[in-house]
Amino acid sequence: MKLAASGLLLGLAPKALEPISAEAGNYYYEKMFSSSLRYGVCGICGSSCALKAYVEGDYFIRDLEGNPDDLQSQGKLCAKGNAGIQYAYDPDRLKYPMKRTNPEKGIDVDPGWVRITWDEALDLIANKFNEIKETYGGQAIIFMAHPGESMAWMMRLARAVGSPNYINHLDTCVITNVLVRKYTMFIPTFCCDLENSRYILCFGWDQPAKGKIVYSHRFIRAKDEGAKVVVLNPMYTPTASKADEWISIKPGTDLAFALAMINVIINDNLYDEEYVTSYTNFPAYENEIRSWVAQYTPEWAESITEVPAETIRRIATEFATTKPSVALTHKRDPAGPSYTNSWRLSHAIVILNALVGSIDNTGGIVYPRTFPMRNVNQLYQPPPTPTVTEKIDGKDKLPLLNPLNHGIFSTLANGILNDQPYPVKAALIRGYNVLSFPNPNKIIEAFKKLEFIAVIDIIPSEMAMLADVVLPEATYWEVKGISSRTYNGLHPQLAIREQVIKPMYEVRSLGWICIELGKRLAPEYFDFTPDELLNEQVRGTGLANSFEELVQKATNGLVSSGEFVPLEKLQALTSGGLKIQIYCENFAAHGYDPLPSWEPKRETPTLEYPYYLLVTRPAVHRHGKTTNIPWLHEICPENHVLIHPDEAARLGIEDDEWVYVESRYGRIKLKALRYAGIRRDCVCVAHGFGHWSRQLSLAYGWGANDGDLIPDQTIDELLARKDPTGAAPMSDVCVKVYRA
Ligand SMILES: Nc1nc2c(c(=O)[nH]1)N[C@H]1C(S)=C(S)[C@@H](COP(=O)(O)OP(=O)(O)OC[C@H]3O[C@@H](n4cnc5c(=O)[nH]c(N)nc54)[C@H](O)[C@@H]3O)O[C@H]1N2
Ligand SMILES: Nc1nc2c(c(=O)[nH]1)N[C@H]1C(S)=C(S)[C@@H](COP(=O)(O)OP(=O)(O)OC[C@H]3O[C@@H](n4cnc5c(=O)[nH]c(N)nc54)[C@H](O)[C@@H]3O)O[C@H]1N2
Ligand code: SF4
Ligand SMILES: [Mo]
Repeated sequence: MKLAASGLLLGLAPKALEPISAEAGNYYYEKMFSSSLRYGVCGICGSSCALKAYVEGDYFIRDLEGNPDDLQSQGKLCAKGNAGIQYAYDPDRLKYPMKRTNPEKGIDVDPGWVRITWDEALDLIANKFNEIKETYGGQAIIFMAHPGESMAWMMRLARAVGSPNYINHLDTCVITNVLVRKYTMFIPTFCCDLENSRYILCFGWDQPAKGKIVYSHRFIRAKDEGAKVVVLNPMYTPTASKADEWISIKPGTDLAFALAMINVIINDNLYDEEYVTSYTNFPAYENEIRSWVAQYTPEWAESITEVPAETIRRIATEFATTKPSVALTHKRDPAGPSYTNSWRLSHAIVILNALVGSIDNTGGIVYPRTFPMRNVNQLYQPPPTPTVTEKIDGKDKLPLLNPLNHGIFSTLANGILNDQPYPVKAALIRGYNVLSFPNPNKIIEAFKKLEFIAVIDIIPSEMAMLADVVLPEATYWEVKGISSRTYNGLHPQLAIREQVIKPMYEVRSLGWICIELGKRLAPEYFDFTPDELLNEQVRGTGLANSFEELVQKATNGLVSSGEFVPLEKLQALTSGGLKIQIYCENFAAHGYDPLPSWEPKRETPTLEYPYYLLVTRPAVHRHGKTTNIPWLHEICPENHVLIHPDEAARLGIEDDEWVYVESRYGRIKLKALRYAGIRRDCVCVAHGFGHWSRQLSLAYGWGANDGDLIPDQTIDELLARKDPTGAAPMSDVCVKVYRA
């Protein structure tokens, strides 16, 4: 059907309805489209799955396909990836630079956009920034973007005006695991050789439920090969449905479970002695470690987790004796910045993997193998480090976080509203939504206080609604580039992003936007073109001299090399005497707990707020940025609060009934859904909904934002917790539920 329809479109359809074999049909099908084939890289989530797109002129003429040679995605795309075409064709897209005419800002306020030229927009921003710099100093301008390439640009622009404030959101996403892994096992990594694991212990890890195909395929294959899977999760999830054992653990108590496992493994001498001696600092701190863990017996953990001591003891023994085994956490599960004790759990999980020899080893957590990929600041000298070192998010007060250049969203509102440590007057924000902040209403108040906000986005998001100038960026279909892909990089494999369609309307690439703005701020640091930068990046990989040459070399859109050699990278890292930090010397040196002692999470149920809040995200959406995509909106237009049927009955709540979910900090109104797979003392809300921008015609008004239930914090509150990571504890609240 598709063949006939698309063929007719091209005037290539067979003349008569002669029967053709399936094989011949496939051949003609491929041939018909080969001239229109473009190799792309999905840009919806960080996995960067390689794909094949077929275009005629500027139009996609066929559904997308995964690139079958992609070792990470294994030739598949998830629902989000498949629907990505509609990103480019979203009629709501930002099409031209625009200027606000309504000085009032806030929820439900029409910005009164008028179209302006790129020159006008860039001049306006540069003039405003220069003016603010003159009057208040460069630190009064803040720059925000996701880590990676876009953060590199923001850092360059920030330095161009002398601002130390380039901020990302990792305190709300993954900072606990990133920082703890950085200081205990040298490289933050989420790569795992699941296929070869024989015992998989998931601390909330639930990638199949996210549609994360780079992990899901390997997980399922391990399962098919007979791996035992144990899942700790207060909720029955798709991963739990594949598990041999599902432990419906009490939220925030996984740390006690993990500590008791460590206790058993050390006391019963079940650890991998050779590995532990060669690669970890266990021998140097054996006394400290043994006396620390002695108190954390399975019986002690039972009283906290409500999991029988015998079960913990058995799982610890199985985990240590079934080889290879691995303990998993991803980003926002209990070891992510979800709870105040998450960073400790993150450390305990590193220790578990180290004790069984599962770091950089077969079937374990693996350091990514990738081609080197240099960013703009590594290729072109950036402006000097600003003289002002205090930062508006306060991260300069966290000595282990500060050098990592990751930011804190949860303290930003207080910093701006209280002029602490100094007044901030302007912001340049790329690809962040206000809905992603804890306590979004407060950050809106803070942004309203600024004199000037420029937003780079692709759709009229809530952040764009607060802007004075909006700059429309090109989507990942409209730009070219390369992706070295660290996500599940067991083998180095670089993916090429060809320009699939020409930029629509007046959208521009991020590189172009930043260079043009930079030329107006500090021209000597922006004296190159996006194409020159890309060619330098390609040269840096050692694979080719230019992007065009690389495209020619890589006949299938990918360049691969090498096989995974276990321990190779760990040996290289530790050859100079560096050891995996079971006892973290860096934590000790800065006054943090060097071994993860037990600490309960911040909030536990009370009579007034009887439910733990669990936060997750649906398989078919990527936070709030895909909710305006028609296919995905059709599958999942809104979020519900999941509640156990017995609790729902007690509260008189039916499916699809409107309810309030309320914490000490705020309340949201959404529909309820009864779910027998959730603990009775928990409710769960998915993130990404509750859009109030009327210019998002599909997403507007559907569902609610869990962020309204989550408090922001002051830097002093954060410092008082003695958590080196700056985590935002994004789901450490308890709630009540009642009919609306
Ligand atoms: N489809 C999709 N995939 C995504 C994203 C997306 O938006 N959509 N976002 C990407 C991003 S940026 C991130 S950060 C990740 C985040 O996503 P993940 O790191 O995969 O985290 P989630 O599964 O969303 O949510 C947390 C899980 O932990 C469980 N959990 C909560 N509390 C506890 C507890 O105390 N103990 C245990 N054992 N389990 C608990 C919850 O029930 C839930 O299953 O996903 C990435 N992948
Ligand atoms: N309450 C609550 N808050 C959370 C979370 C939660 O679970 N609950 N999760 C946290 C986590 S894990 C994460 S990763 C963050 C995600 O936080 P965000 O990154 O803010 O999440 P998105 O909703 O995906 O919004 C991204 C914005 O970037 C825009 N965008 C998309 N593609 C492009 C592009 O190519 N260029 C530009 N310029 N813009 C683009 C989108 O239109 C959207 O406006 O949220 C965090 N905040
Ligand atoms: S997992 Fe899905 S959304 Fe993420 S890169 Fe792959 S196809 Fe795209
Ligand atoms: Mo995230």
